[in-house]
Amino acid sequence: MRVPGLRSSEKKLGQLKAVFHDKEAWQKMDPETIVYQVWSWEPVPAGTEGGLFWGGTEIQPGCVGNEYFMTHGHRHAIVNRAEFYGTTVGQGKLVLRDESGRVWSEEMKPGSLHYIPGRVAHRVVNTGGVPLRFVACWPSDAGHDYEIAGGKGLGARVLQRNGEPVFEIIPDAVA
Ligand code: PAN
Ligand code: ZN
Repeated sequence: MRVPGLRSSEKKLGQLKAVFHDKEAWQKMDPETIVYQVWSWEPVPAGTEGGLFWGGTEIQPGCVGNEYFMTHGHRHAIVNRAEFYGTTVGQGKLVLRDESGRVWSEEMKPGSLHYIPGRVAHRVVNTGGVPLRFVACWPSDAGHDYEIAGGKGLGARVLQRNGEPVFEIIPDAVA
């Protein structure tokens, strides 16, 4: 049976230069390495008001230098649109940034559910040794604005220090 509105995409290391801070380490790695894949069910056309999309993301374990593999991160194009994330497999951190520039993180582990309010930029970091999987549900007219996560990023990084994930605020990030 063909289910309409099923999509999948992948993000490779070569497409994620802007988000990792150690460009030298990034340069030495294979740009074809798959960092994460996204599957989504979009039962109505993107941009439809009142509908919902359902998706799954799998982020591979790994690091660029001492920074863990992560999603690009975004804010919704219609900024007040919220979203749910639910973790199914693995270990990670959900990095969040509101419009005032406040940055914080939530622990992701199997069964953890995360409400991402509107106007809050979001990114997921895989801090474990296995693929991190989570499901998501978001409004069909939310759209994605990827600008916010480029350059200085979300204003925080999750780095591996002595084998442990450490959440670090970047002091000079533009609020
Ligand atoms: C998710 C994300 C997915 C990939 O479905 O789009 O995890 O992350 P990036 O979009 O930042 O590459 C979601 O938040 N949808 O709104
Ligand atoms: Zn989103």
